[in-house]
Amino acid sequence: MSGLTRRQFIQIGGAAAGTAAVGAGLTTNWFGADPDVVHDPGTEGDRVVPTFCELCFWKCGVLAHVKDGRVTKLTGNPAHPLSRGRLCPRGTGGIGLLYDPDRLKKPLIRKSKGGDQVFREVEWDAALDHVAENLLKIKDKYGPEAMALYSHGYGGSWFKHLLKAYGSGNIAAPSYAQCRGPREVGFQLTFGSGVGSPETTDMEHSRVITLIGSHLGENMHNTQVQDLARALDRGAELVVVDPRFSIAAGKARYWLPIKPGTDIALLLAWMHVIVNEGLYDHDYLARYAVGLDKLKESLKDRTPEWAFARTTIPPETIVETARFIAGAGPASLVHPGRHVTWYGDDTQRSRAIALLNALLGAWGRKGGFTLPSKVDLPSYPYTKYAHKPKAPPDMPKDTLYPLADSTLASGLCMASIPGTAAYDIKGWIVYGTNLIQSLPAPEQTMKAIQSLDFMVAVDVLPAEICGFADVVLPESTYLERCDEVHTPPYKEPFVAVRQPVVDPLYDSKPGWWIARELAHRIGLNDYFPWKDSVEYAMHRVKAGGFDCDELRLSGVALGKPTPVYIEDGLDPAFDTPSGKIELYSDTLEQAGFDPVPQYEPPEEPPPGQFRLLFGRSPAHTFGRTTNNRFLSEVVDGNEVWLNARVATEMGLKDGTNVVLINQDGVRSEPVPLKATQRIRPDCVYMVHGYGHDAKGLKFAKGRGASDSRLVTRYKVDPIMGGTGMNVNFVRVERWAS
Ligand SMILES: Nc1nc2c(c(=O)[nH]1)N[C@H]1C(S)=C(S)[C@@H](COP(=O)(O)OP(=O)(O)OC[C@H]3O[C@@H](n4cnc5c(=O)[nH]c(N)nc54)[C@H](O)[C@@H]3O)O[C@H]1N2
Ligand SMILES: Nc1nc2c(c(=O)[nH]1)N[C@H]1C(S)=C(S)[C@@H](COP(=O)(O)OP(=O)(O)OC[C@H]3O[C@@H](n4cnc5c(=O)[nH]c(N)nc54)[C@H](O)[C@@H]3O)O[C@H]1N2
Ligand code: SF4
Ligand SMILES: [Mo]
Repeated sequence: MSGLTRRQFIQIGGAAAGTAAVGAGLTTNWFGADPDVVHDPGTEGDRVVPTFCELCFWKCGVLAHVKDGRVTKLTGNPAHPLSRGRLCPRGTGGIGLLYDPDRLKKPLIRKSKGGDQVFREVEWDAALDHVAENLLKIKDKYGPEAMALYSHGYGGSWFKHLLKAYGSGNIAAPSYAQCRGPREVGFQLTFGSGVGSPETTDMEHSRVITLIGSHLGENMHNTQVQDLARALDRGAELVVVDPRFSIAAGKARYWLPIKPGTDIALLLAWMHVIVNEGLYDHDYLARYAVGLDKLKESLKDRTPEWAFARTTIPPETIVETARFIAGAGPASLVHPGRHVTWYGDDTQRSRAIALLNALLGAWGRKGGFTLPSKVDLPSYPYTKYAHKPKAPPDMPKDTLYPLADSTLASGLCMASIPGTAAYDIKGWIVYGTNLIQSLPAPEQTMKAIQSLDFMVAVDVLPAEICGFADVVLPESTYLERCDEVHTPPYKEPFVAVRQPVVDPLYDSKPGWWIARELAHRIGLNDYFPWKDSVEYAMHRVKAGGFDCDELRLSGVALGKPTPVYIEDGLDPAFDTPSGKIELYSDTLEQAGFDPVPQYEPPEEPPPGQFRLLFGRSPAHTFGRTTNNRFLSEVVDGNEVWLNARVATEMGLKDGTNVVLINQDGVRSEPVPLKATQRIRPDCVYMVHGYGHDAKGLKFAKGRGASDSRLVTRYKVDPIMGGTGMNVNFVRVERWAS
């Protein structure tokens, strides 16, 4: 490790980094009006520049309003199908990231100084040379696969291309094994394809929407929230299954406060009622599905009474809601959720949700799931990758997680601890992901990091992960750069472009430039032949038959619509072994798993302890916006929800500062208690993304408590390796200041 032994955490923004620690002044000058806080190179003129958002991963179309060289306002692009003229609260706050005084401003290199490790600001050439040298060293010593890339966010495409050209396929993001991986696998096993992002849910036209967790309204994915609101306006009804009375539960006809971890039992009982009473879509299943008899057989004993004992939902409620849900089919959507890595049985729970949707006839139907197409832009005519990489060390095929279809971020992390996997990972490129907060078991992540030969972080802010890197590269924000073109499958196929709104601030550089400069230093020039990302993007746009000038002005162009519902003439294809919807899965059976989901009871919290649950704040995205002063005017910390009766019994009042102590003795930061009727007595709940300890995040540091720190335990999904994280138990204690 660059001649240093143990990698010390370096606080960025302290004296060592050499950056002026200018007081942020918080709300008065958060936008950087103070010239000491922000240096603006002065992009001239008043303009509106269309682009797309990166405050989360939904990528809504944005109109950026520029006055006197400064971005003054971000609004939704009316022409963009994902925003329809509106942004979510976070999207409007992008200016708070652009003008965040705490942004990374110069490349940093880890150096030894009097026995301590410090970061030294360096010029780009020195930083890039150093990274390039280490990339070559690792390749020479261990082979290219010893280098891994963690990449989350749209700018990561340049680094993925770089790593593949370099010879490694070890690319992962926590948005798979820590988020929606099990859902994708559960749906693929059933329908032959996943739900994707943006999800193919057609909520807008649903008559009944059932949410299993999936707290839309707090989870703010723009188009989904708009679709939900439209549906409710039209009279659609909601069934919400959640141990907590979420925002969505407040709008629901039925709220089922389920015992955490028992959803499979409820889903099986619902299917039991639907099958027994013949409420499923007979014609649809006869035409498109196989395995109905076997599914029926396996549901025989899964009665509402059986489920009551497990879920605490009364049998009559289960029967009533089953009929209610089935009565609206096929325009009845059981939402697949997104963050589904809860208990380690998540692929099977997602599959149970898929099966229920199949019984309702909802896949490929209006008000259920669309089967969308996408604009097909030819890819850039690159030279073929010269090296066929070894399989990732986290999933030697046929052994570990046979049905995973993406590399696991947690798996690459494990493989960085020497001797634990098929081969060792020795270097990390970390692009746009704060692994300290997003991977479970932070101690394990730390151990992996300590074992690396080299690590480089590409980020916009001095997040925790940067403090462990050997080199930190400051990327320009999404409002200062052009990225890959966006053409996802969607009911209205479209192509959207991200364009720079203002010039990069400080000494930050766009990701395409960083990746290209690195490539040129390690002999991979052929893979980055374009002048800049605009030339790259325009090449693809033109090749797809779109007008570049028009696209620059509008930010988005619609493709040719195709039918997305069976009732509109679509002939659905199911990419399963049988070519049909698989109600009984031979694939699972052959791999040694239950072909139809079975219920396993979760471990119970011991007396005096509560299951730790977590979720989203409508005003923030994880920890990536908690330093955003603009958004923090709306929400500037988190709190811990505890059942009001339990709180009273414990002598704890609403607003008291408490600490949470988990089963392994790990303590949270102090955090205010929210004593509320709106949560079951067996769990506590908090918003993820708080409890930063990186000093450079001057606003966020010390605010709220971190759920991530308390997730020291996780349960691995045996089917695809997802890490179920709702398996930690905590005590709640008054904070003794
Ligand atoms: N504003 C905002 N929006 C976001 C994000 C963000 O950071 N901020 N992140 C985006 C991303 S990447 C994702 S993955 C999604 C995540 O959003 P979702 O997919 O909605 O995440 P969940 O984990 O389902 O939602 C948490 C809810 O599940 C409930 N829950 C916990 N345990 C159980 C259980 O055992 N059973 C049931 N039935 N419910 C349970 C919790 O009480 C809570 O209400 O949000 C997206 N949208
Ligand atoms: N304990 C716990 N763990 C979780 C979750 C949870 O709720 N609780 N949620 C899980 C889910 S659903 C997901 S999707 C993952 C998400 O996990 P991550 O992908 O790690 O998401 P963030 O924590 O938002 O990390 C984003 C990082 O990207 C940086 N960044 C922001 N914009 C840019 C940019 O334009 N360029 C670059 N280079 N960097 C940028 C931010 O500064 C931050 O350091 O976490 C998962 N892990
Ligand atoms: S949902 Fe919000 S934060 Fe996410 S891309 Fe859209 S506007 Fe931006
Ligand atoms: Mo996620």
